[in-house]
Amino acid sequence: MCDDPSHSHVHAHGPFRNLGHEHGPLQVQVERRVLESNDVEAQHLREDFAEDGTLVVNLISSPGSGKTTLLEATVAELKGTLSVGVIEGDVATERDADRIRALGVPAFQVVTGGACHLDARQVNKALRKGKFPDLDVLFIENVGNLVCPTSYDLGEDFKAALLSVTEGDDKPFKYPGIFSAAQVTLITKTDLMPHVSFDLEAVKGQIKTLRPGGEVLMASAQTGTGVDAWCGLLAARLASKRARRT
Ligand SMILES: Nc1nc2c(ncn2[C@@H]2O[C@H](COP(=O)(O)OP(=O)(O)OP(=O)(O)O)[C@@H](O)[C@H]2O)c(=O)[nH]1
Ligand SMILES: [Mg+2]
Repeated sequence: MCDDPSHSHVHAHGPFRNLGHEHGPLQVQVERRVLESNDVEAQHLREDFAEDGTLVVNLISSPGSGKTTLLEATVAELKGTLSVGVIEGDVATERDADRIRALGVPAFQVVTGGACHLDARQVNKALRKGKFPDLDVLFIENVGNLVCPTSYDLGEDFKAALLSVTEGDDKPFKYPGIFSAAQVTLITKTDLMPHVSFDLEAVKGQIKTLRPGGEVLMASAQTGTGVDAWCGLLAARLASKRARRT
C-alpha cells in the first residue's frame, strides 16, 4: 500500500527504479526521506493556508471517476458566493485546467510527465505560477490513481476520495489506504445506479470501518443531485476553519 513509505510508488517512477533490489533497505531509506521532506513542505503550505483562511481539498480517485466533472458542477455552484481556484494534476495535457477555466474560474495545470501523484513542492510552485487571487476554497485535483496520491500530504484540510458506481463496489476493500485517509468519500455517477451492480451498503459499511466518523456523500454531477450537500459541507468546513482562525 502506498501510505506505507516502504511501499511507496517511488520505486516505480523515481530515479531509483533501477537499483535492482526492490524494497531493499537503501530504497526504503530513500523513500522515507522523500516522504519526510514532502511532509515538511506540506506543513509550510498548511500554515500559509491557515493564515489566509483558505479551505484546501485534495480530490483523489481512479482515472475517470468524475473529479473534473464534479469540480465543474461545484465551481458553477460556488462561484457567485466564494472565490474558488483549482490546481489540476495530470500526467499529460492541460485538458482539465481548460475545462475549469472555461467556467471563468482560475486553474493551473501541473503536468507530471509520468508521476502518478502530486507532491507539496509542485503545489507550492503551482500557487506561485498560477497567480491566484485570494481564495476561499482551493481544490487540488490529484492525478487519477487510487494508490500513489494517498501518501503525499499537500497541506490540504482534507482528502476527498471519489468512487464512481461504475468502477465496482470492491474498491474500498482492494484499495483501503485512500478510503481510510479520506475524511470524505463521494460516491459519484449515482444516476447510473439503476444500470450497474453496486452494493451501496457494503461500500458504506467498509468505508465506516476504514474511517470511523468519515462522511459519505452521494452525487451525480450529471443531474446535479447531491452537489448541494457537497457544497454545503465545503461551506461548513470553510466557516469552521475561519472560526478557528479568529
Ligand atoms: N453518467 C455520469 N457520467 C459522469 C458523471 N460524472 C462524470 N461523468 C463522466 O465520466 C467521464 C470521466 O469524467 P471526468 O470528470 O473527466 O473524470 P476524472 O476523474 O476527472 O478523470 P481523470 O482526470 O482522467 O482522472 C466523463 O465522460 C464524464 O462525462 C456523472 O455524474 N454521471
Ligand atoms: Mg480530471
